[in-house]
Amino acid sequence: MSCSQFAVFLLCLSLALAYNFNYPNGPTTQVTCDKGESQLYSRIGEKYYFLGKTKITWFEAAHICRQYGGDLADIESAEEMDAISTYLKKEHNENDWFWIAGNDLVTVHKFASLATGLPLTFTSWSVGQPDFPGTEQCMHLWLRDGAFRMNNWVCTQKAYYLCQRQNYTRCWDGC
Ligand SMILES: [Ca+2]
Repeated sequence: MSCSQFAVFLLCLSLALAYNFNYPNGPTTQVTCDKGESQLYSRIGEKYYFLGKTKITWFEAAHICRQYGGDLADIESAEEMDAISTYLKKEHNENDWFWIAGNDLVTVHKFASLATGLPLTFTSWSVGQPDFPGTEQCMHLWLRDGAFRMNNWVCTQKAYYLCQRQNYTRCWDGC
């Protein structure tokens, strides 16, 4: 290892250690996990997210979020829902759908978060949802009545996806 490589190593190590004490608060943060590529997360409201730009199944999306230091997004309040809706309406096509963490794969129509394993503490269903019990078991966001809201849909269908940054020990910010 050369001196410059060692200096980069020390810088990365110090940032990784500092990360444990300083939650990022800028508009973006770059997250890298062991053996993975870096992923840029953008702040929306009080959390950091990235949007998956390919259409994939809910199961594939769950794995890809984990690969990049996140989970499918867990929307926990009306404030978070509104901030995400405003962002999606501004930045993305209104016909795009985005997978999130909610699902009822364990107990039909008892929706829980893949990120926490716990029942959802907040939902913002669009009118008439959830429907088709036992068939539509994964949640996504779609634009209905002027805002992005929640719908249950068939998990093996393909959509874009919204990942939320998590604090895994094998992932770190800044390097
Ligand atoms: Ca539905």
